[in-house]
Amino acid sequence: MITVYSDDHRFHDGKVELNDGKLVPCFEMPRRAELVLARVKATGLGEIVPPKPHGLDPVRRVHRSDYIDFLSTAHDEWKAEHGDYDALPLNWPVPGMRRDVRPQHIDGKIGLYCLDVGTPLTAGTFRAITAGADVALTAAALLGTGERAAFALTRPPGHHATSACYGGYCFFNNAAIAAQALRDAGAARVCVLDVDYHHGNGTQEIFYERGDVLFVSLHSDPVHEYPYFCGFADETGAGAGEGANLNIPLAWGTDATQYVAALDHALARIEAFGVDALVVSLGVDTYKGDPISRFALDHDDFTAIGARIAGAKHPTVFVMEGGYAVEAIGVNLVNVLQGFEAAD
Ligand code: 6XA
Ligand code: ZN
Repeated sequence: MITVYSDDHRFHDGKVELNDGKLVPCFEMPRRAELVLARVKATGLGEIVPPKPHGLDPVRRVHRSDYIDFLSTAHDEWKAEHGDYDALPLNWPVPGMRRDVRPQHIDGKIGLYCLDVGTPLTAGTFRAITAGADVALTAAALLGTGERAAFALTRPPGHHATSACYGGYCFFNNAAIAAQALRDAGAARVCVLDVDYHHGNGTQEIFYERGDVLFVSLHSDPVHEYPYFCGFADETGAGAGEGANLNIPLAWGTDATQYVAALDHALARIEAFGVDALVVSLGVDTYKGDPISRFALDHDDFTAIGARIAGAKHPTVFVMEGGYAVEAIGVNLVNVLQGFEAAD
């Protein structure tokens, strides 16, 4: 399997996030991608290629232009107002306040475009996320050249980013950008299968009213887990997208047997829907040793997950999402890809 990778992810290197009421070093760090890359090399998974520049037009297919424009200047505005350190939001336009007034101050803009206080926006963020989108787009384009599968080795992750809001460590929704690019390249129906520990609220929002992109997510039940306000089983899509959204919330402590049963349920839905291509939002924060998560999967379980996904027999783009047990991330993530290849 070809891996697409750019060093530019390193330009996004946040210092601290607010976690459990404390400022702590960011869990989402450049070393994550570096260790996955090292494992790709050590296992001989396949060729590693740089991304091709695609510009922002494919990003505009899933994100609002005013949001992209905001991201492109946000840190410069923050720096001019506050100083040269990472930007975090201050407050939000909750129900009862107004969203129809364009804030002029950077703090107001961040409140409008950001959903949490765990996602520092840094001086290099825009460069990193632009490269990240190129990585996802280049991996998606490989399917059009006859590749059965490709791996977009990218960070920061993307699946919490909505059409006009960042958060959960995510800015550009790489999986959604890849799925839309596959549609635009001629795939009539595409599925995004999200196996990250957290619900992919951004991907869900982007495709919620569309019948051409199926979103299926296995994740920790939001009744007790981030993002808390989205990801429940009764969210089934709307309008033309009614029935094209499947959430499978799982309990804390979910083990391999329970997880694989849920995955089989997800794959049966994908089979019934009928798709021409699959995008996998591949988070490995379902690992038992993950510092911010509560599932119980072990190294070998990731191999089994990859094999199950291969059984769907669709051209597949894997897009890296979460996973914060950094020393284990390379093994866990590449196990999925090796399991896929071995079963193929
Ligand atoms: C709150 C938790 C952010 C979750 C990030 C993640 N700080 N999402 O891994 O998939
Ligand atoms: Zn996650």
